[in-house]
Amino acid sequence: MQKSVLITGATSGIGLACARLFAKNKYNLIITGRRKDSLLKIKSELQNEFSVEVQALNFDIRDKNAVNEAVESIVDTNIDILINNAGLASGLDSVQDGKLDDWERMIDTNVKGLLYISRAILPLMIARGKGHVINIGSIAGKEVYPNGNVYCATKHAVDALTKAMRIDVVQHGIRVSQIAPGAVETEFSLVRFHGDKARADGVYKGFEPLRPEDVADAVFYVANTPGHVNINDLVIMPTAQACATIIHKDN
Ligand code: NDP
Ligand code: 8X3
Repeated sequence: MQKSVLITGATSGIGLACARLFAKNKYNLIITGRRKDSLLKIKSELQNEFSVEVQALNFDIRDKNAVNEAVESIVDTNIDILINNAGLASGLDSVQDGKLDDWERMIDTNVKGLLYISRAILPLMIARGKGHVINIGSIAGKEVYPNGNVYCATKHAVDALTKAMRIDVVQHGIRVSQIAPGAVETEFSLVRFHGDKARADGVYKGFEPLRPEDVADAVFYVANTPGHVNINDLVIMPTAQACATIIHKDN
């Protein structure tokens, strides 16, 4: 029987790369995101290219009612894997100069959104006595860097929630893992800098960042270990990045 994976935030970056890789490997997909046109285009491309079933759920993960309605509309609730990927950084300011809207956007998406969807999907996994939750954390959940304050706090929360979920569901045979990447070239920096493309491009200049496909490979590996094996935590970095704050650049 074909396995099924629900990927939040599959309209770009790491989530989209995961969608492509799992579809290529014949998983049926449930993909989510706010951009309806992108979501529907990706659904149709993956269905045509890989002959798998793809359900697209268009909602904002910050809206708990929308999350619950979307989950209630899932056609096949036999979900084997939940990839909690939807997330973002918004702004890069000190706490004393921080924008409250940025903070709320990050906390509501990265922490509360991840909890809303996990709360809705975990009972389905518990009823089947199996499942795997893979949370996309970050090196920002392991270290704190200048002006990263609230983003780092949300990713430290993802780190803590990964450990907490593992404790809460261990008796149900459900695996819970975290993948914590360093710099990955996606729309992440464009979103963080509110659409300032020059500033976003500068983040990835002078070194080779991870590609979203590199992270998808790690997610796929973690998802496909034997059933008795759980990778708790996998930190994946560009070779040129030693830690959150040190990237060896050419210029
Ligand atoms: P992208 O900006 O390319 O992708 C983010 C995805 O999240 C999009 O599909 C977006 O979809 C979705 N998303 C954002 N906000 C919401 C929302 N409110 N409701 C529903 N979906 C939402 O960035 P990445 O691929 O880089 O980011 C994916 C994850 O990886 C994030 O959790 C990020 O924190 C993490 N990460 C990224 C790193 C990097 O360097 N890029 C490093 C470490 C971790 P849409 O806009 O259509 O809603
Ligand atoms: C994204 C990587 O270092 O910009 O999580 O926080 S970093």
